[in-house]
Amino acid sequence: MEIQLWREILTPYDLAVKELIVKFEHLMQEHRNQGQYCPIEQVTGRVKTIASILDKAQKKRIYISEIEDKLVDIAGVRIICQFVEDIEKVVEIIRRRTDMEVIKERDYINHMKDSGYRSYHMIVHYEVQTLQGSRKIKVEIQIRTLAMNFWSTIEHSLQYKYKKNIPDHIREKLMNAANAIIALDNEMSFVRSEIMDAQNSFQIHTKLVSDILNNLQNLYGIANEREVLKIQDEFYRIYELNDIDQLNRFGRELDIIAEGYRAQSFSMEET
Ligand code: 0O2
Repeated sequence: MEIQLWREILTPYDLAVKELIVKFEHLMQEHRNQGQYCPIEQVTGRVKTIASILDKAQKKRIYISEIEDKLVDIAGVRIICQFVEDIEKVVEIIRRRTDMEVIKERDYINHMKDSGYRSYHMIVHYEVQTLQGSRKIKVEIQIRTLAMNFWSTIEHSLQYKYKKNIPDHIREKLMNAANAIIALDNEMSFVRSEIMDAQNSFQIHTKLVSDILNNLQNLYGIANEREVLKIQDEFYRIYELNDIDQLNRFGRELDIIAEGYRAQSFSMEET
C-alpha cells in the first residue's frame, strides 16, 4: 500500500487519540476544580507506526485489507493511576460514558501475563467526525499504575533490544521485578487513604486561596481601595498562620463582603 494511503487511513485514528487525551485531561481538571481526588494521574496516547502495524499483522497472519477490523490497538490511549484501586474507578468512569462503547475488556491485573505484564485493557468504539463523515474507531485503552507502567516500559525496551527473545536470566529478573511491583502496589494501597487525604487537603487549600485572590481582585474594581488593602493585609496575616479553618472563615466573610459590594454596584447602575 502507498505511504500516502496509510496516512489517510491513520488520520481518524490520530484524531481519536487526540480527542480522548483532551477528554481525560479535562476530567482530571474537573476533579481538581472541585477539590476532588482524581483516579487518573496521567494520560498519554499514540497511533501505532506503520512498521509496527505491518509487523503485528504479519505475526497474527492478518491480511492488509483486514487490518482496521482485526487490529484493535492502532489507536492507543494509556491512563496511569497512582494506586491499584484507582484502576477500577477509571474502568467504571469509562463504562458509564456515552461517547465510548466498550466492546472488550481484558484484566491483566488479576490475571498477570506469563511475561509478568499487568494492566487493564479496554477496547472501545469511539466516533470521530472527518471530511468523509463520521467514523467509528477502535481504541485500546490501557489502564495501569505508575509502578506497573515502569515495569512495562523497561520490559518493552528489552523486548525491542533482544528482538522479543529476552534471555532466560533477564526474564527471571523481570519476573522478580514484576512480583516486587505487586508487593509495592499492595504496600502503597495501605497508605492510599493517607496520601489521598494529604492530596485532597492540598487541593482544597489551593482552590480556597485562588477563590480568595479572585474575590480580592474583583473588589479592586468596585470597593474603596483603602478598605481592599486592609482586607488584603488581613488575608496575608491569616495565610501565614497556615490554619485552614481560619482561612475558610476568612473566605466565607470575604464572599459576603464581595456580594454586598456587587449588590451595591448593581443598584447604582440601575439608578
Ligand atoms: P506495542 O508496541 O505496545 O504496540 P491478542 O488480542 O491477544 O490477540 P494483542 O493485540 O497482542 O493480542 O493483545 P494483548 O496481549 O492484550 O497486547 C496488547 C498490547 O498490550 C501490546 O501491544 C502491548 O502494548 C501491551 N502488552 C501486552 N503484553 C505485554 C507484555 O508482555 N509486555 C509489555 N511490555 N507490554 C505488553 P503490542 O502491539 O504487542 O505492542
